[in-house]
Amino acid sequence: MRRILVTGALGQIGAELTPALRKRYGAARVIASDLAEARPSDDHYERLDCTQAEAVADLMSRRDIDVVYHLAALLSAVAEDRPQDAWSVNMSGLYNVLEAARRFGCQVFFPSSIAAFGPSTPRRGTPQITIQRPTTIYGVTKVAGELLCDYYATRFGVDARGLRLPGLVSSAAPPGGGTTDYAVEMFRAAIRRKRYSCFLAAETRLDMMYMPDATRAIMALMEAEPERLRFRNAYNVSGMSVTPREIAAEIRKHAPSFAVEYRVDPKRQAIADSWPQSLECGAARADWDFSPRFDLAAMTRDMLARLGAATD
Ligand code: NAD
Ligand code: AKB
Repeated sequence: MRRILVTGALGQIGAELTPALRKRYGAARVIASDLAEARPSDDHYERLDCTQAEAVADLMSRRDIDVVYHLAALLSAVAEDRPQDAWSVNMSGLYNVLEAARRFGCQVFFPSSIAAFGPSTPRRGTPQITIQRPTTIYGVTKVAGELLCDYYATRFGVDARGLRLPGLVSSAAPPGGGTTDYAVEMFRAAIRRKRYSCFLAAETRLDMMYMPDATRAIMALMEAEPERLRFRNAYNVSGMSVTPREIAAEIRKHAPSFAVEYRVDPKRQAIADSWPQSLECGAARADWDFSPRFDLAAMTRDMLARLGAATD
């Protein structure tokens, strides 16, 4: 039976993945960790700074961990403001986890991103194997992270598995400083204020996925038969390819008075313009049966219902 560690567990993905893992494997078998001090509401939480190699190895040995979901990172917009910190957290953190995984024989999940591609990558139908020359520090750490996972898998036999996640939309937790955050903000604004000022241009097309599909995909990949996995760096996955204008129009079907103005933030727009518009996900479907359930209409219905219920 697995003993699991989640790093960065208090973030947007951890807020939904940790409960999903606990439901599947049992609460006592899933240790949540993050930078915050102990949480009285969670007996199975420990403070862990993933840049501290000894602390990572100590916790994994003490808790007899055999699977790590390594979520701790700085996201694209924050990383561009703090590139040195981004390199330290995103690269040293992953290296420390992979080194401990090598020593203790653990399986590792690494969340790469659409940010691992760049302006010279084909933007539509972006293939699984293609040019990866990102122009952001976040993207650089994601490509390097993919290669490091591949290296540890090939050289040391570490069971490393990864996804190139698109922008994730979640009703449970706010996003943590990314470029795709506008989508979550738009849903929250639709419930609370009825108006939203969008920092990306109306026609900026990017891949997105609803968080329940993302947590299902992460768990499916981690449970897949190892012989089926052709890629140990990361698999392309996506739920939909959408623009801010299309999301706003879908929200307006439920909230006709919802208004969006577009005030472009040049920094985040430049990041978005360097990313793919639609990933090709055939390898994920073939190797571990990836099949997202939510399109834009289904995600919008569910998001508004959940956020509405939360604010009632
Ligand atoms: P988030 O910013 O919401 O959460 C990251 C968590 O990491 C935070 O709780 C933060 O406190 C923690 N953290 C930061 N520095 C740390 C350190 N030194 N040690 C330990 N914890 C630290 O991010 P998220 O959206 O949950 O993303 C999780 C992972 O998934 C990241 O690697 C991110 O790059 C990747 N990803 C996310 C998305 C998305 O849309 N959310 C898309 C693609 C990839
Ligand atoms: C971000 O916008 O930084 C993330 C991502 C796509 O990696 N949501």
